[in-house]
Amino acid sequence: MLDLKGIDYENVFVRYDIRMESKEKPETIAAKMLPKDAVLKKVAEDIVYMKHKDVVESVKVALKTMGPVDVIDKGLVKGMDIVGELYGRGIYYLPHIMLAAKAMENGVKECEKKMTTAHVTKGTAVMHVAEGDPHDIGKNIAATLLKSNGYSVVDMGRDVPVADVVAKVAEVKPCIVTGTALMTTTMSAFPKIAERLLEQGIELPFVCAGGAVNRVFVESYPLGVYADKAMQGAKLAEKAVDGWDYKKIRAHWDALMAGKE
Ligand code: B12
Repeated sequence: MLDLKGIDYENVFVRYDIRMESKEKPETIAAKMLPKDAVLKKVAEDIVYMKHKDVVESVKVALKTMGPVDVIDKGLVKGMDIVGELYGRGIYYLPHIMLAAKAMENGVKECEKKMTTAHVTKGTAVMHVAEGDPHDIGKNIAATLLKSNGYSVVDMGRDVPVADVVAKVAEVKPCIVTGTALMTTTMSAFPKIAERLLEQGIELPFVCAGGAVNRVFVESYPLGVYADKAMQGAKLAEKAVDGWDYKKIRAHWDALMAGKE
């Protein structure tokens, strides 16, 4: 006979995610990070609580008193920052993020309606998300802001192979090329792109962004120019059109980002 005495059943048939589940509540974390302004708070909350329908209405309300860039930057993106924090702490899981991403997409679309697109283009940007990386929310916001500032955008989408980016830049001859990477496993595509562009004699600022990269990394390879906010794209494109090369942009980066140049 099997002796079942002394067996601890505590850990049997407990789903791994319940065992991992954090005791902290989303509301507690969110309360510390949500915007103070009531209208922006509602926008951010709709992202945090994945209200992909309600967010359209809360964005419309916000747009009555502020511009679309502020609604994106101070409302929608703040909400997504909180979602990232909740995911990082094991309070949210992948399905939560997917729903929040859907809400984000709807919110940004509503803001886009309020943005004007210039008829004469100041220059062209080729944009992509690094090979192997599906995170395109930030890139999409940056594309919207570049367009609304009068630049044409060739949007190559996400998970774009290194060779395709290089070929597109050679074909389009843009003023800047941009890359976004949110995963540490994908950011290594950027130095490869820079190297291959230079091999073909192509030199232009390569604006690199996304949570996986920082300024030190981006400035460790030629052509790399760091950006951490979507709205910086237009400023960097403007300097590229004015003939600034990547070295000059790097040297003036702090002043440019502080709006002093
Ligand atoms: C949303 C999200 C997802 C969504 C993405 C939906 C989409 N369409 O993008 C989904 C659910 C698909 C997803 C999947 C995964 N994810 Co995810 N995800 C996130 C999350 C929560 C938020 C990212 C985000 O959109 N932030 C908001 C945007 C606005 O920020 P952003 O892109 O950085 O953009 C800003 C700047 O960088 C800049 N910017 C960006 N691009 C550009 C371009 C230019 C030109 C300029 C000027 C500026 C600029 O402007 C923006 C602000 O103004 C992050 C957590 C976090 N803290 O980042 C994890 C995170 C990125 N994911 C992560 C992981 C691990 C995954 C998965 C592998 C999970 C899994 N186990 O399967 C999968 C990917 C599988 C695969 N290979 O396909 C990790 C990456 C860890 C790492 N270091 O590598 C993170 C950091 C979560 C974590 N803490 O672990 N994810």
